[in-house]
Amino acid sequence: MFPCLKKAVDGRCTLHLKTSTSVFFSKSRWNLDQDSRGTTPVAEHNLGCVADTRCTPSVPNNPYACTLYTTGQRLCGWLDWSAHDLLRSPAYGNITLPREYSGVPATSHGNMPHVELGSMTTLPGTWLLGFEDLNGGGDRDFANVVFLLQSRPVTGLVRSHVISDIPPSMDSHCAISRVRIQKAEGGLSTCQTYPPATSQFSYAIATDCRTCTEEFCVRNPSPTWRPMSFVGGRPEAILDLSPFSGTQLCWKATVNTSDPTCRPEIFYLDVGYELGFVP
Ligand SMILES: [Ca+2]
Repeated sequence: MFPCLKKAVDGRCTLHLKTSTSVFFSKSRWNLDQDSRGTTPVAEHNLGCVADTRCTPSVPNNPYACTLYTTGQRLCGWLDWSAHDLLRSPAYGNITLPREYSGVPATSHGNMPHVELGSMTTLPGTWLLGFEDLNGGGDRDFANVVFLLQSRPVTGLVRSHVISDIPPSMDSHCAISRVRIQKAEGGLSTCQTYPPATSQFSYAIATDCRTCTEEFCVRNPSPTWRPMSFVGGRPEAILDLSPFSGTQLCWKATVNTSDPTCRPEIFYLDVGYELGFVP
């Protein structure tokens, strides 16, 4: 079936485009070719089943189809064994596809969809995007080119610059004796954390964030971090530093989430400190 340039009101094509090159879109409304079969859905697959050319979608009880663990329905596989092998390799994240449903819904406008989007309940933040490359749907395996898409969780940490403003010449005479942090975080109610039941962020402060001589200071790449403990989920914590010394105060926040759909956010961090004389 050739792509259609002009359609009658009843959906029939009145002007076909004969060309050696066809362009397909993930948005099926933009495709020029029509669905030559008009089945509902256009295609359906068992994600965890290995595709076999002998599997006939219209005969669910054929021996090459597999049972969905969710509904017990028997469907042919989508990806062939080499794709399953690739996904199971460390380079692709050791992914084992579950025996779950994936399908291409029929469109209301009669244009042929060319993309199947597979998502797995066992793998949140991971999708498979498969393309069908022939006008009219071809063999409808939707596996001529397949992309693995992954949304990575927000990880890592943020470290501040030195926020205390104490001249290097005073370094030997005084030190920070207490630090108070007040924080507000947001958009976190649905975030999963790792380890479970920990906060989205953990905070720590250090008072040796720069190493100073009387003339100048240089950034200390590995200061002595002291964790701040927010007792009972309170937004405020105070740390007594009297056994320690140091004037170069900075803070860091470490993100603890492993949820790829989560976007943890620190709204503000208010840091105060007390300075004491070193005896
Ligand atoms: Ca195909």
